[in-house]
Amino acid sequence: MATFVDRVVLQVAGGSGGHGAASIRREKFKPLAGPDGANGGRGGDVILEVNSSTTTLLAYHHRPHQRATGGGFGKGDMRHGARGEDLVLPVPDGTVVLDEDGTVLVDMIGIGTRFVAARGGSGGLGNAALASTQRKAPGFALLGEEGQERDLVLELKTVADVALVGFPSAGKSSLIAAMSAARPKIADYPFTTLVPNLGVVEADQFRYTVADVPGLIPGASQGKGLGLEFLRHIERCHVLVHVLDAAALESDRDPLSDLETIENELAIYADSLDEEAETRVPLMERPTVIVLNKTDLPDGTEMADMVRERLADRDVPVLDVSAISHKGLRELSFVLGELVDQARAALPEPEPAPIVLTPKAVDDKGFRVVTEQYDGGTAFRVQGDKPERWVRQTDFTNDEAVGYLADRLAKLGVEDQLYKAGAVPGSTVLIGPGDDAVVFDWEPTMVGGAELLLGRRGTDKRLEDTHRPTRDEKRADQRARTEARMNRIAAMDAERRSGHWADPASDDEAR
Ligand SMILES: Nc1nc2c(ncn2[C@@H]2O[C@H](COP(=O)(O)OP(=O)(O)OP(=O)(O)O)[C@@H](O)[C@H]2O)c(=O)[nH]1
Ligand SMILES: [Mg+2]
Repeated sequence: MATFVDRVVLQVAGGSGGHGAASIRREKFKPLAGPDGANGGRGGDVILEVNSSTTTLLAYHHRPHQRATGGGFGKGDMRHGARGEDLVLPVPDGTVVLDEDGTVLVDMIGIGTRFVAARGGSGGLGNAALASTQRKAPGFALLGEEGQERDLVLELKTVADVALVGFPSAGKSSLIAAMSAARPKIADYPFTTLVPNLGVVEADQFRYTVADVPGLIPGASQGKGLGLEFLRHIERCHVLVHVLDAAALESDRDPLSDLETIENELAIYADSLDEEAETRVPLMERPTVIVLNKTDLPDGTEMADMVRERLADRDVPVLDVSAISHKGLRELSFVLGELVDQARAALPEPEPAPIVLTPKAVDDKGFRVVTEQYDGGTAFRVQGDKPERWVRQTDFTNDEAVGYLADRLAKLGVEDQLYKAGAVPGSTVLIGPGDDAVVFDWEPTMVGGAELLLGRRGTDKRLEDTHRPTRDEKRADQRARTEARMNRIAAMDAERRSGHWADPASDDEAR
């Protein structure tokens, strides 16, 4: 079943990153021989790619959800997770990609043009990569991130190469069914077709698309029948085919008057078109083919013989065909193919539209702190790619992992910004967008140095303290913290210089 589609909403999701592993190498006589948990693999990207043999978006109408493969989990013994495979989706040349708000993201022009529709999530670091001299055997690893998910609108402006027009029941859908793999609904009552059908016709190596439109009747241009709505599909195609019913049962109809009626409606419609449409070949001057259908029936052949001469004056190809017996269809496919080929060759080179990059709402620091109302009080929301990613990478059931998150945030300067924004111990801090944010009760002590970590693996002492400090304690604590931070910075510098500090942010560079 193929339905006419020139616009499709595609839900794309990058593969999720594999989780890092927390594992300890065991050797004979040395049961705790150091961390050997490897990193998870990065998830695959969903990529749109212009492909010369793709002419329609139909495939995505039938399968609108597209997800790339996830990355493999890291394992012990330094076995890294496999990278997820990219999912490459072929799209026709000229496909326009918009976001949900209708903003054009990219105009895909030229065979091979690629657009990353959804990025895969990065893999989590394993505990081996997280080890440092202060944290020799981390009892945690980072989680892989979810892949990017979004809804994209794909639009294809070159709709169909050929449009079939005619009275209801003339056999337009039957012709599409006979000439292509499309299977539109066919029946002997008028207005069987309610939305256009599209089929791909192959004439030797040459491929083109054929669309029908719901049957036209006198007054269609004024909205009678299914009216004007679908004439815009005709308006954009290269070649018009008038499908005439040579065996119509109604006594007041014959192929010649049917043709005049349809042409009249098209002319009125063409007059109503705006300037922009006029940059194409005017509708009434477009290459046209006339087919006399249903000539498998005796009535049909007879009628065709009667009108053929009168139609000859028009200087357009006139063909006897039958959608039922397939008579004349091969010839028709070649005649149409040639006209489409000529029309395509005469098209001006399309001008590439500029690619619009969505600006990021973060400052140079990579994050910002904004205040907002939350649960009746003031909350501080941290916005920025890095902190939001770090939160997603954190296994909140593992205190040591949470402590590591706190360290990363402090190192980025989030703590200082929170102070500046007026946060006090106990303030509500949100990290992440909207309702997806992770909510913290901010305890600045939580943002201490790694050197305070002396607990069991998988725990972080800073998180176990439920006692609320007095003012003096807080002051002492603040001093200790400042000192600890200075020491930590000095230690980190020394580590970095000696070259074996696993920088918490190093995975950013690895992306
Ligand atoms: N004998 C014969 N019948 C045909 C032929 N083509 C179509 N028909 C019949 O004509 C009727 C209408 O065919 P459709 O293909 O649905 O016509 P349509 O032009 O798409 O009609 P609408 O969608 O209503 O505008 C059906 O009963 C078909 O079986 C033909 O070549 N020969
Ligand atoms: Mg039809």
